[in-house]
Amino acid sequence: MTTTPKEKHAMGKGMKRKEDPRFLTGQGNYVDDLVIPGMLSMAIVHSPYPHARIRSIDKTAALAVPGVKAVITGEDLVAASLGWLPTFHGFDKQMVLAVGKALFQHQEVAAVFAETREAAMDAVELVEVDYEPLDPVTSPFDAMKDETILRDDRDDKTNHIYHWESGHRDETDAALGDAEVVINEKVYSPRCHPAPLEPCGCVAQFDAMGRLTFHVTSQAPHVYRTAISLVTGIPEDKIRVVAPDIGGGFGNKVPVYPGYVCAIVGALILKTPVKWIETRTENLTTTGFARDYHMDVTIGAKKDGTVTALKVKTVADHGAFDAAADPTQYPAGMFGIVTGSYDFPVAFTELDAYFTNKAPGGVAYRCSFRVTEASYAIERGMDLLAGELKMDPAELRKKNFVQKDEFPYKSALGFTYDSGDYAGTLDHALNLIGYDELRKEQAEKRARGELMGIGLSTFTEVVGAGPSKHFDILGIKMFDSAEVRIHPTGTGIVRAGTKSQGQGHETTWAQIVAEELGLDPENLLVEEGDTDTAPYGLGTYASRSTPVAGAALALAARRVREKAKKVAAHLLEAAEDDVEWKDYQFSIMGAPEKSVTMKEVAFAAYTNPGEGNEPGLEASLYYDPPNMTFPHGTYIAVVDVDGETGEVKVRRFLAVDDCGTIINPTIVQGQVHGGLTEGFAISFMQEIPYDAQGNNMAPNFMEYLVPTAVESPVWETGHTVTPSPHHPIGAKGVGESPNVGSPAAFVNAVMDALSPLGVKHIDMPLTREKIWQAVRDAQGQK
Ligand code: MCN
Ligand code: CUN
Repeated sequence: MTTTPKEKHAMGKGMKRKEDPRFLTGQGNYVDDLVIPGMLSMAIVHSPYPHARIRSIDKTAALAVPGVKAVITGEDLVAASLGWLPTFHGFDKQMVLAVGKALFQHQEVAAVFAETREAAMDAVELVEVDYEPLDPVTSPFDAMKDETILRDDRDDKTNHIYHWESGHRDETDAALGDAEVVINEKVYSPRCHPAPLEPCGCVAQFDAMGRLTFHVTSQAPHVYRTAISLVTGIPEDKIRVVAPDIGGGFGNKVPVYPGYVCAIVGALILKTPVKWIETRTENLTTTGFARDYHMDVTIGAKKDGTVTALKVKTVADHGAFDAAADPTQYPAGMFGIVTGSYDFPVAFTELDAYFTNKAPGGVAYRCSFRVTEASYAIERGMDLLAGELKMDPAELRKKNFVQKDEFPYKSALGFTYDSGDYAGTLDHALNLIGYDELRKEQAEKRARGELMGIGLSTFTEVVGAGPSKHFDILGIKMFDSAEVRIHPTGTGIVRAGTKSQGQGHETTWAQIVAEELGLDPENLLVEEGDTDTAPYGLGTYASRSTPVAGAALALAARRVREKAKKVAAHLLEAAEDDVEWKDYQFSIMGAPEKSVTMKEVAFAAYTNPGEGNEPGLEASLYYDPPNMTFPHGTYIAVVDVDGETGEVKVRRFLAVDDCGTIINPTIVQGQVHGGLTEGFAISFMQEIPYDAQGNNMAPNFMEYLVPTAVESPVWETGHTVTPSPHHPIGAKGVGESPNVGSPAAFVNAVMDALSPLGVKHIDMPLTREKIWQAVRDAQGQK
């Protein structure tokens, strides 16, 4: 028997996504597709005020609407001890429904349950809430004065949530004092929102035995199960969380939201299944936003460009509750990666977070736990330094890169970078895009007064949370898990503790296992998202799936191979020690003609395992990574700016990513295309601004813009491969790199274009209006 070529080399093949026929033909299975007879619909009453005392709530008119079954308020939940939700890193808790005071515009105030969605929506209008409006605090710089204390429930009587710092303050200040050149700039990473295609939603159902089945748009179903058990007191065995197909998450579907608790409470008290699906406005105004970091960046350097010190001071706006879904010990996520790809001898970073009357959240939107902010800060900083020194930004970067032979590299802020080849990747990108030619063209255009810009970003990512000694959520260590079960005919089922929201795990997880076992990836069914069947895992976010679950999958498959080897020895009538796994089959050492395939071994495992061998062929494994993985890349944007109108045309954009061993190049390219489109959106059009009265100014897609194929540039991609030395297959994450790396490239390009006018920095989003204004200001016009 021979294996077909298809079964070999599953790794590195651009096989088509196994899940796509389902999605492309409209046969996906989303939460809203679930319809249970008799199911009720829930709708939420939101506060129109950003800050207001709630004097009373009158349910009478709402309850009179035909079909309405119940209205619950914050007081009702408090009476049932369900008034508050724990937040993931444990610094704070969040009101499920507002009690006493509403703290942000659109905050959840009451939940209505009705026979139809329409009736529920009608009743929402009739819940009479008597508000006493209070002055809102909409900026963290106002909040820090503590003139108005927003949170009555806290004992500390301050709007300051926490201070976090890393590195050496005194040494950094001293080095900056001694530096020959110092640049300083305030850069703001604006509040934006992941805005997945499918908003959040759930269906809660209790069976006759009191067991809860909870279908929900969750990136981390097991964490939800544990959190629901902790909040409600329902024993964990009586809870099944199912995350079916998800229409995009981007971090928005990591936190547990008030609506989920309300739906569960409704299903429990009304003894009827309850569905709740957010509207677009609810999604944009109440669920996990991203960024809102005000960063003050200082870099010290020698005249020749060698960097000597980095200092970054951040003021973070967390909104009304500190609901940022960070690992417990990392209140500012992985912001410590802010030294980037550069060998800073000393560095110091500190951050203070504040409550304001804005929606809660803070970690979402392809961020790798605040790496987007960090990467933007350092990559903007390096360009400002290049401008100050009148050096080419590529040269400046090269001069300061951590060198290929310096890995593992301990950064000044404490991370141990596992591997990288920064100069190699930069050179590759410069060649691919024709950098020297572009600079020549730019010089010619400048001579004619045209505004052309070239922007670089040579970022370093940190993904794969994480090693149990440092990483946990609600105390649960951030391992991940895999289960591999091979059927008698050599097909199988593969399960993991992660949950794809569009990343293609049904394909790539099969490829990893297929590669280890010499089986056909088309015949390895991948299952995720059902806590009754999947092994416990911490879910999919921060590009952790490949670094953590991907490793668990490879090692679980190797465990299967070890078991299979015993059966192979029996079939080959050889001692186990004389059998080796080579060229995707078992053979006798020195006699490769005597061999058996995994398919043959699988059949034997169930029919003829051999004396003393355990029948069946499966294994499960929990993987605690020894370190994070450190993907990196060089991104280059080329733009033309029209000074008359402020219009930017992104003429070219090249992304060269290094995510170690590539499992599926087509999927990686798709991930990069999607992430770049989001990075483009953040750079040029997306922001959730609040006015001085605390009104959310982008509560729908008329104001909050999502780029279509028409606006999006054509993406060029390339890659280099520097495998992670500690990952079983050398793979690093990639899903978040394009969003982490691209905003700085876009902004650097536009600032490069505007540099002849003396414009140094404009905060994102770089709208036409802002650019037009900056050009006019620079030209001294009114
Ligand atoms: N991959 C690969 N080879 C590598 C690295 C990754 O083939 N060396 C593949 C993986 O096997 C996986 C995909 O690329 O199929 C992304 O892998 P990874 O970087 O490990 O990221 P995760 O699977 O953990 O996905 C999370 C990441 C995050 S945090 C956000 S936010 C984001 C992103 O993925 N959200 C997405 N990409 C998204 N893509 C879609 N379609 N929808 C989302 O919500
Ligand atoms: Cu920060 S967005 Mo992704 O980690 O799910």
